[in-house]
Order: sequence, then C-alpha cells, then structure tokens
Amino acid sequence: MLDFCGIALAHPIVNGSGTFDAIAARRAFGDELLDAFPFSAFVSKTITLRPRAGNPPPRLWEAQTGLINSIGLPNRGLRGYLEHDLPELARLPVPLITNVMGSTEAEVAELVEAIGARPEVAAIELNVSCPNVRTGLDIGANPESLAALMRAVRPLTGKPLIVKLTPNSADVAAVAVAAEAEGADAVSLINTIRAMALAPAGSGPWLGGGTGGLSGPAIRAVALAQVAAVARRVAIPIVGMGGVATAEHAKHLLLVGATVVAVGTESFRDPAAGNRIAEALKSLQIAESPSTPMNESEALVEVDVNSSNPRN
Ligand code: RRO
Repeated sequence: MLDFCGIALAHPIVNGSGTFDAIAARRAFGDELLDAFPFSAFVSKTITLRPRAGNPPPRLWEAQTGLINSIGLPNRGLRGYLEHDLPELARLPVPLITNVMGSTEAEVAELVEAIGARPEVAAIELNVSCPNVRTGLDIGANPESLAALMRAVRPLTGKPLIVKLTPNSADVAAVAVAAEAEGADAVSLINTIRAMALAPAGSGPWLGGGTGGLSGPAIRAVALAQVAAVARRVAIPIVGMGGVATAEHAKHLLLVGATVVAVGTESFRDPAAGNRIAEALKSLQIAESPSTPMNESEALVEVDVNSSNPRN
C-alpha cells in the first residue's frame, strides 16, 4: 500500500480528472468494472457550484500526437453532484477524490465546505488550471492569487487538498511553493496546455470554444520537466501526469519526484490502461517513489540506464 496524504492506495496509478467517466463505464461494462477497477483512486470530473452546459461543439480535435479538448466544464453543479453522482461514485472500490472549480473565492469556499463535509470523499482537488474557462486559469497562474485562495479555503476542511496546477504559467514551481506554504497537502500537474486548431477549410478555429487544452503524447516531455521542477521546490506529494501511456512513462514521472501518476488521454484509447500500467509498473519494481527527488540530470542518467529505448 502506498500512503498518499494519509489515503492508502493499492498502487500509484490514478486517473486524471475528466478523463474517465466511472458512472458511464459501469453502465458499459457492468459491475465487473468493480472487480478490476483501473485506478487506485478515482478523481471526479470538475464540478462547479451551479450547473454548466459546457462549450459549444465541436469539443475535440485529434492532433497528430495528442488531443485538444474544449469541453468547458459541463456538469450538474454541486447539488446535482451530491444527489446524483456522489451515491454512484461512493460505490466504487477505491477512494474518491472530488475535483472542484469556482470562478470566485466565495464559490470555491462553498464547494470545499460542502464536499469536505461528505464522508464518501477522501480528498478534494482544487482545479485552478482549466484552460477552457477564463477564470479557471487566472488563479492558478499566479502565486499570490493562489495563496489568497488557499487562505480562504484551507480552514474550511480537514480533508486533504490537492491543487491542480496549470502548465500555462511563467513559473509553475513558484505556484506550487505558494500552494504548499498555504497548506496544500499535494499538488497535481500538468493540466492541458492551451492550444488551437483551425478548421480544415481554414475558415477559423475548429473548436467551438475557440482554443482548447492539449493532452496526450505531445505533452509528456513538458510534464516531465514541470514535475521535476516542482519536485525540487516542494516537499508535499506530487501527482504527475501528462501523456502517460506505458509503465515506462509512469516510471519516469516517479523518478523525477512524483508520488502518484495519473493516466488521462490514454484511457480514451484503452479504458483498461490504468490497470495495464499499474501491473507493468509492479514488474518494473518501482511501486514507490524515491525518497529524494532527482534533479533533471540524475533522472536522465537513470532513465538511460534502465530504459531500452529512452526516446519512446
Ligand atoms: O472541461 C474542460 O474543458 C477541461 C477542464 Br475543467 C480542465 O481542467 N482541463 C481541460 O483540459 N479541460
């Protein structure tokens, strides 16, 4: 068992928020899903205080080496989540982490207080990094505004608070340091990188939201660099993610200092990817992160020694 902020995890592989719909998966695959749940904890899609319809379609663009999404946070809102989704998610065989986002401190505070009061929820992830709504990004790109948000919400719950950082900031490590200083229990990164695709006719943006967030293989090297940079500056656990599709990819994030690794875009291609990666990781014999995060050059040496093809 792995200890993550006081939560016992059977292995280090979780899902990235919004990339695996556990309720739909149960409908599609039946209760067998419970026997072989792909992740050691389930992170919910982001919820907001009030229901949101999300962005106009099209919402996805398949890029050559990744996926650009402009989903725009469709969700039932806090009340709908508590009434409809939480009872379903509480039946999952793994701890539940609820991801929340607000456009003001007061909204985030209301969400944290309400979700924090629910015994079904093991931890709260604060999404301060959605690239597809204006207010989501601003807070997480700036250490001072994130610190102010943390000061407002930290006293409202005893549950672990995980801050989901944006890669779209000048200095992601400075934001992580601010989160830690104001009582975050963990940070998670990276969210998607702001990106754009033009309609094939060249007439304008393809995505209904104009721009979107890039995920998948294209961002793995960025994720590795940002997780390494954050690990050098904070002592709290890190959930590393970005383009992980194999156990080797997960291992690389663990080597540079992540405690837990999230799988996102790969689950769209292979819904069982979480289990596949967790199993393969066991045979790589690194189910636990190194006690001292490596710096980039140490990590590169390790990767070169242990990987048959470090370029993949
Ligand atoms: O819903 C989305 O468009 C979305 C969110 Br909340 C997020 O955090 N990251 C992302 O790529 N898309």
